[in-house]
This record gives sequence, C-alpha cells and structure tokens, in this order.
Amino acid sequence: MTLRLITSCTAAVFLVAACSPPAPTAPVATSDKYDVTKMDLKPVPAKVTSERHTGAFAEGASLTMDANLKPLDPSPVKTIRLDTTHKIIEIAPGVKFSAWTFGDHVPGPTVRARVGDKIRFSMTNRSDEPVPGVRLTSAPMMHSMDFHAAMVSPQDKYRSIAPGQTIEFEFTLNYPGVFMYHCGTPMILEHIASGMYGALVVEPREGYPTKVDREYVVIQSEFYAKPDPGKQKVDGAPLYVLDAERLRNSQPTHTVFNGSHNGMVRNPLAAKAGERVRLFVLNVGPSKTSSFHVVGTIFDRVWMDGNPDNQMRGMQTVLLGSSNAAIVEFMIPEDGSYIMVDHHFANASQGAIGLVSTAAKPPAAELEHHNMPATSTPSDPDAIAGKQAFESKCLACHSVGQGKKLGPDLAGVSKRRSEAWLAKWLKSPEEMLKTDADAKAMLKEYNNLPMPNQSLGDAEIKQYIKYFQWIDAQPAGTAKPAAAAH
Ligand code: HEC
Ligand SMILES: [Cu+2]
Repeated sequence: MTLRLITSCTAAVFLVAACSPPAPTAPVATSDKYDVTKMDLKPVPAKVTSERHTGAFAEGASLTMDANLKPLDPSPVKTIRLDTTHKIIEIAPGVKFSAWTFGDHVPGPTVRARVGDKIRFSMTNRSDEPVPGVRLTSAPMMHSMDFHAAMVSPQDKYRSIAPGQTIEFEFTLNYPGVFMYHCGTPMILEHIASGMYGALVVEPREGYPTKVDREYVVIQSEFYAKPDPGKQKVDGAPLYVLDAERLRNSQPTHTVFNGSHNGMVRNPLAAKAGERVRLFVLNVGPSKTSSFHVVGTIFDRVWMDGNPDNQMRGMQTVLLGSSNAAIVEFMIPEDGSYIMVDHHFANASQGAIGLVSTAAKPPAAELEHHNMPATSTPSDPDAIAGKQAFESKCLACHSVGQGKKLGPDLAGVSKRRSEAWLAKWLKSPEEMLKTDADAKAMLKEYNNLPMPNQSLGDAEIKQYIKYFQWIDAQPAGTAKPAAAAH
C-alpha cells in the first residue's frame, strides 16, 4: 500500500512537479464506543477482611433469582452481595445433589446492569455454615469470584478467600453482553460443576435496539452426579455427590436449563401469540457446547455474546461454547408450546428442555413426541404405589414409551425381562452387572453407565414390577407416568 502510494506519487511528480505526503490511512476512530482510552481500566484494589456477612446470602436491587429477568435498575452503581454456600439442591425430581453456590442459588442470581455502570461487589465465603438436615455434604473450602464482564487483574480481584473471609471489589462495565460469572478456585472444573456460576447481563448504554414483550434468562449447565458412597440420605432420598470421574471424562448425568431437569417443562415461560420474546441464553458448560434451538419459531435476531453489534438474522439454532452466550429474539406466531432444546439431542434427553407457552399449563398430549408424559392410572394398589414411586425416583433417567434417556425406555420391560430378573435387577443392579449376561450387554449399550442402586426394599420392588406389568397390559402408548410435581 505504502509502496503503491509512493510509486504513484513519484509518477505524479513528473506530471505536476509537486506532491504532498500521503494522508494517514487509518484515522483514529474518535466515535468508537469501545474506545479503550474512555474505559475505566483502573479499578481500586480488592479488599479482603475477616468480617463475615450474616443474614441473606444474596442482596442487590439488580438481582433476579429466576428466569423472569427484572427490568434494569436505573442506579449507576450496582451494589451486590453474593455469598458462597454449600447446600443440597434438587437437580431432578428425587435427585438431591450436594452443591456449592453463589447467593444460595444454582445458578446464582442474574445481575442486570448497563454499560458505564459500576458493580460494587462483596462476597463472604460461608461454606462453613451447616446445611440443615445433613451431617456432612462437603468440607468448607476456599472460593473466589471471576466476572467475565470485568477487565481487572485476576490475581487481585479473583483471588480465593477462606471460609469466614469477605472480599470486596468494584469494576466498571465497559462492554455490553451476557457474561458468565463463576468461581475460579482450583479445581475450577469441580467448582463450576458443583453449581458456582451465574449470568451478568450488561445492556448497551443506549438500551437494546428492539422492543420486546417478554424477557427471560435461560442458563444451560451440566451436572455429574453419583449416589453418595457413604449412602447418606436427605429427607429419605439418596444424597448425590459430584462424580469426579464422569466430570473428567465430560460425561454428565444431567444437562439442564436453570439448574433443574425439565424444570421449565413443569413451569413453562409465559408468552402470548403475536408477542416478541427475548431470551438471554448462557451456556455455562463446564464442558459441553449447546446448540440452542426453539421448536416452532426462528430467531429473528441473534446477538452473539449478548452484544447487538454481533448481529445475525433468521437463525434456526445458535451454537454456544462453554461460557458463550447469546440474546435471541423471536415472535410467537400462534398459540402453542414452543420447545426450547439443546439440539444436541443427547443433551436434551438429559433434561435440557423447556417451554415458552401460551397456555399456563400446556396440555400434555401436544408434547408427546418431545418426551413429555401424559397421565393414566392403574387401579391395583401395588401398581399405584409403584407408579407414584416411579414418578418421583426413576423419571430422571427413564421414560415409558418416549425413548431412551440416561437409561432404557421401560415400555415393554415386563415382556423382555422375567419377573425374577427384574426383582434381582432392582435389588442389586451392581450384582447383576457382574453375573448376568443380559445385564452386561445392556450396560454396554448404555455407555457403561451403570444404574445406581436405588436402595429398594422387597415390597417396593414388587410395586415397581406390578406397575411395569400394568403398563405393558395397556394399549401401546397410553400408559405414561406423570412428571413429578414439585
Ligand atoms: C441415575 C439414573 C437412573 C435412575 C435414577 C434409575 N435408573 Fe434404571 N437404569 C439406568 C441405566 C443407565 C440403566 C441401563 C444401564 C445399566 O445399568 O446396565 C437402567 C436400567 C434399568 C432397568 C432395566 C431395563 C431393561 O431394559 O432391561 C430397569 C427395570 C430399571 N432401570 C428400573 C429403574 C427403576 C424402577 C428406577 C427407580 C427406582 C430406576 N431404574 C432409576 C439408570 C437409572
Ligand atoms: Cu468455589
């Protein structure tokens, strides 16, 4: 370029006998809204004290605890507190998992702010406070906070603090986006997989360029759960703990939206026909990507990482790596239940399914081909008891007539297995997997994922078998368990 300019200038000298120096080719863009010279890049040092917060674990007018994202709080300084706790959460009906949290929630509360706002953050490590009802979940430990929305020294702001300590720091939001926050204490993988993450939504300084009727947050994440080797129980149900081996091998047991297996199927997000919906979608991972899709509509706008400068139009699916996010906007064309899924269907079948619905309670029949059960009830008391127990303990991994989940579709199970085989299996799957050829073959088919022993008594086992027999006596496809209500 420079060479060409000089050449043509030299040529011009012969003709005109005068030549001014070439104009600078890249003028400084003074109007660039990402001009770093105008950003606040000098946050004050973090402060660590041994003063302990008490009372609420999460505080701040800019925080939202569920999918219904609150409107922007106009204050230019957002004071937020997110204390870390260890607690039991229910990641699927009956699956009580020993989690680590920000603000006592998984995912942690969503923070909403605007470019130019200051976040004034404080956090007490309260992992040493006892969890009601459980002797021991996991020992108190160091935790930290890493905000992807901040531009700060990680060694200063993101340092780990001990149980009982409090860290405070502040930073200014320089870029719009939907940003992840998470614990950054080693092993980071374990801290994220145990529940320590959330979203910080930063609106552009001038707001979003479109108007919408509904705004919701959808956070996808994986869980890697196994029954507690010490066989602890919570309210009579087995306690689940982090499965470190599955975690290392990226083999989640649950992949969910907003912390709960099929949670937004049980409680759909509301919208009306003709409305425009904006979803703030964050894929936490820690190790899987998400192919986020909504059945029945097309994303009119996709803003990658939540920044309207990164716009795509007319997208069917948006691919999100670990900690990537997007704002997606779409119309609800007509009455119906629009199904949010991770279109990596192996992930969807682990619970990454939700609904945006024009009906408060969508009629179950409409959803059949999407793994959503309808109801029908046996009359035999054992079979009834079996059905109820099945709905609360087994649906996380099994369907009846809706295909494989983590475990096999149990439609027809009483025909393909003898009563004695089922009784032995339910009593001790681990024993059967050692001795029985059919069980071994099944295990292979299910990626060597053994069914956890459900600690069932003989009476219960009889009830399950009675229920399976009742199902298989019904016309195909009519007997389905109801999703457990809770
Ligand atoms: C954490 C997931 C999980 C839970 C919870 C679970 N199962 Fe399973 N189940 C599996 C897996 C995986 C398999 C197949 C792989 C293996 O273990 O060989 C299986 C296999 C089975 C089979 C054999 C199916 C066949 O085709 O022969 C039966 C029966 C069964 N489970 C019943 C139950 C019942 C009843 C419950 C609830 C009390 C339950 N399961 C809870 C994961 C689970
Ligand atoms: Cu942590």
